[in-house]
Amino acid sequence: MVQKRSSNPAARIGAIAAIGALALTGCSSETIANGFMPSTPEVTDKTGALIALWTGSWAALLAVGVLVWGLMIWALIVYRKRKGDNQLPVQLQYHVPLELMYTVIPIVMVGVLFVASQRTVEETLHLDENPDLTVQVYGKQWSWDFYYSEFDVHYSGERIQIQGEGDDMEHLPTLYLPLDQNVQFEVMSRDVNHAFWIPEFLYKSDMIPGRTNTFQITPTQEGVYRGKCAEMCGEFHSEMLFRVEVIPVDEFEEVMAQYEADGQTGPLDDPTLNRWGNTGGDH
Ligand SMILES: [Cu+2]
Repeated sequence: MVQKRSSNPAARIGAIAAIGALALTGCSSETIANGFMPSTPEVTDKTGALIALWTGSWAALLAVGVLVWGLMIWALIVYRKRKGDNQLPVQLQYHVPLELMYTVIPIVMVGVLFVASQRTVEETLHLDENPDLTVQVYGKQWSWDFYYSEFDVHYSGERIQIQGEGDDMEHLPTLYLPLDQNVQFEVMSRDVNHAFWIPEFLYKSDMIPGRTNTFQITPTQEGVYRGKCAEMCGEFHSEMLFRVEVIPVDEFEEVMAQYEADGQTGPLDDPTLNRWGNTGGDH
C-alpha cells in the first residue's frame, strides 16, 4: 500500500516548521505585534512610539535581509561551477547604474532609520514645562528613596533580602504613580552609579552621583510593574528592586496623605545622606 503524501514536500516542511516555531515560543499575535517587547502601547504615553520604532525597524531590516539572502542563494545556485567549466564568468566592473544603485539605496535606508530613531528619541526625551507631578528618585546601595515634591513627602527604602521567586514583590519599596498624569522623574545617586529601569515602561536612565537626569512619563495603564537597578553597583545589585504601582489620582492622593500622617515629610536631598557627602555639581 502506498502512503498518501502531500504533493508539495517543501510546503509541508514549511508548515510543520512554522507550527513548531509558534508552539515552541508560545507567542500570540499580540506578542508578535509588540515585537516581543515586555510591554504594550497602552502602558505609558511613550511605549507606543518605542514599540512602533522597534517593530518597524525589524520589519524593514528583515525585508532587506530576505532580499539579500535570496539574491545570494540565487547567485550561488545559478552561477555555480559546473563540470568542465573552467572559464571565468563575465566580469562586471564600472557599471555605473549598478554602483549608483548599491550606493544610493543603502544611504536612503540608513537615512530613513536615522530620521525615525531621531523622532522617537525627541518624543521620548521631550520635557513639558509644567509636569503634573515631580518625583525625585535616589538610588543607593542597595535600595531606593522616592520624594514627591508637590506633596513634600517621601519614602525611604531599605534593602530587602530576596528569598526566591514569587511573593517577595510585596515587600519591595513601592513607587506610586498617578494614572494619566505627566510625571517628571529626577533621578540621582547617593553613592555609586546605578540605573533606574522599569522594563515595561521601555525606559531606563543612568543614576550618576553628583548629576540629575530628568525625564517625563505619563503612565496610562493601572497596574503593578517591576522596577530594578540596571547598573552593576556592588554585592547586592541583584536585590536592588522596587515595585511600581500605577493608581487613580484619588488613590494616589490618599497614599500621599498617609505618608504625611506617618510623618514621612520633607525632602531627601540632605547631602549627609549621601555616602560620599555628595553635594552635586562638579564631579
Ligand atoms: Cu545596581
